[in-house]
Amino acid sequence: MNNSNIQNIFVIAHTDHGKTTLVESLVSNRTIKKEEDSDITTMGSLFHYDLPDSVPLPLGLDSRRFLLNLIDTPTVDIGCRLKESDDALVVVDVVEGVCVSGQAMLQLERINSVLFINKMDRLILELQLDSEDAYQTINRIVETINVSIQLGGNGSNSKQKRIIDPVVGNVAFGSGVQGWAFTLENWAALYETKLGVPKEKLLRRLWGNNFFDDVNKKWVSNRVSEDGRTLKRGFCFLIYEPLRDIILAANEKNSEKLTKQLYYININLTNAELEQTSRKELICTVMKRFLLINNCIISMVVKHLLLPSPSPHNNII
Ligand SMILES: Nc1nc2c(ncn2[C@@H]2O[C@H](COP(=O)(O)OP(=O)(O)O)[C@@H](O)[C@H]2O)c(=O)[nH]1
Ligand SMILES: [Mg+2]
Repeated sequence: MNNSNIQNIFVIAHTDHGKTTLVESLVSNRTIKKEEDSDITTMGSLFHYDLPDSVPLPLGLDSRRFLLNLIDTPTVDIGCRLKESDDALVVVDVVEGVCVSGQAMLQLERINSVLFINKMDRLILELQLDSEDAYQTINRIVETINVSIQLGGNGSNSKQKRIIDPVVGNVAFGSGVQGWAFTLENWAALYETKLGVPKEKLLRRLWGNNFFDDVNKKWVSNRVSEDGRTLKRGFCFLIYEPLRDIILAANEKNSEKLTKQLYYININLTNAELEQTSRKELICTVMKRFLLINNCIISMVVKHLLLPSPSPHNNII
């Protein structure tokens, strides 16, 4: 193995935002049967990732294999452990938002980072936000992190800073405790197969001010149409609402509703699984099968932190 492909990734977050749970979830889910085409294996908190053969080997690398060491970094240690050249997986509790210590740390340390917006289950089950409010809550986190990134990292020794952007794919959303996570690309790929719309075209519609006018059948940038109708954002009706419907159906143990939702995403549950005694377990079973956290988080880290200078919209899988 080429040693240059081994990398420490610091998992950083404000206390209680879910670092330890995330790393434990990634480690424990290695026992889940791998998909046929999965290229991720794990060993302790070390994660192997093999770049798919379809992706040209980037210049300067002589191995397709990456070894990631995810370091669950206690908040008190961050200041002394991180160097300018380090890479980090930043975890933010979507309900609490970015806490001051987290922002200060990003400014100070000038690190490159990807973001995991954690505890999405709380947004759906506890706060029960409508989809536009959920979008605004998440977007505030993305904007706050970007302000921090831009304030730091301009020193001559620092790497070229990359802002985080869900469309680029360096932001993932999910629930560490439930074992699921996604980037916009997961949904774009799903709709590409379902609707025949090219993934790249769809990706841009899944974030930001992209609203669908279903009367005139076109995408527009204003939330209110010329004739006064309130339109829905791409993120809301193509991601958040389907996600919420699946989680709520599992939480209600409504097998009729759930089976219908799962049919669309090609997931079958056995009767035994549907009748699982605990609602929590049922949500985890369904969501892990749909969007297993390992696939999303590990490939995001490799693509956006480990591969040399990924260009925006550089899709390696
Ligand atoms: N609802 C919910 N709770 C979570 C999630 N991830 C972690 N937690 C809970 O948040 C608390 C703090 O998590 P922990 O991993 O210890 O945070 P750390 O201090 O950043 O390591 C624990 O009670 C976890 O069970 C999540 O995705 N959803
Ligand atoms: Mg911890």
